[in-house]
Amino acid sequence: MAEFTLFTHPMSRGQIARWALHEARADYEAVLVDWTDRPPALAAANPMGKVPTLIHHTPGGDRVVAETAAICAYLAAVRPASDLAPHEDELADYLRWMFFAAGPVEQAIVAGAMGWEVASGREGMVGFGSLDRVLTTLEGLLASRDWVCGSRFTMADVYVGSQVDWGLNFGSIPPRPAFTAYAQRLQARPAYQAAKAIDNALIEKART
Ligand SMILES: N[C@@H](CCC(=O)N[C@@H](CS)C(=O)NCC(=O)O)C(=O)O
Repeated sequence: MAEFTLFTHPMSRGQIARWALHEARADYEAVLVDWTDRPPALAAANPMGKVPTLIHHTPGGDRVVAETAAICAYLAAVRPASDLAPHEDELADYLRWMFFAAGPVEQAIVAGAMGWEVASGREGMVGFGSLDRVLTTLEGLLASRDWVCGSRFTMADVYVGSQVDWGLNFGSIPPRPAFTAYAQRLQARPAYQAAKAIDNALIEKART
């Protein structure tokens, strides 16, 4: 049995978890979820029934990790040899921007895609404030450095980078130079290419 089981769907946030597994050089088995017939093991592991959901099979028993950002951070933590977890001087940036991407960035993009308007004068109550504020903040970060934590790629780049990469692909993030240059750096990574090749092949197969 592989050390990890990943419940995923090729056209989902599961792509991020697969990329994280490849960056961590982890031994995993992917279970492809059919939305109309979800495996009972997925419901048992994660009552949300969502993907990605990761099971880590350890000698002490199975551990379930859900929430894509948590899966990324977990894999970096349990694979210290991959050097994807933050060094102490990187921890503040690592946590800050991972949480920023999982909260405000994700909410702002989803709100934009759904056409949800924040009532005038109520931005202060909304965690993301506005899509423009979120994007300008993210742009400022990525214009000032190559990677989330500075000069070195960490697992934060898998998660933050996926928000940028997906956003550019789907048109929910504008192609500002700091975003497109960052996406190019991410796309050059062998683990990104290996993981995407698998999901893209599965997407293609489902079309034919
Ligand atoms: N907050 C979760 C969201 C996961 C999520 O919404 N996954 C979608 C696919 S991208 C899903 O499983 N949708 C099927 C459903 O909700 O039934 C995360 O970041 O992992």
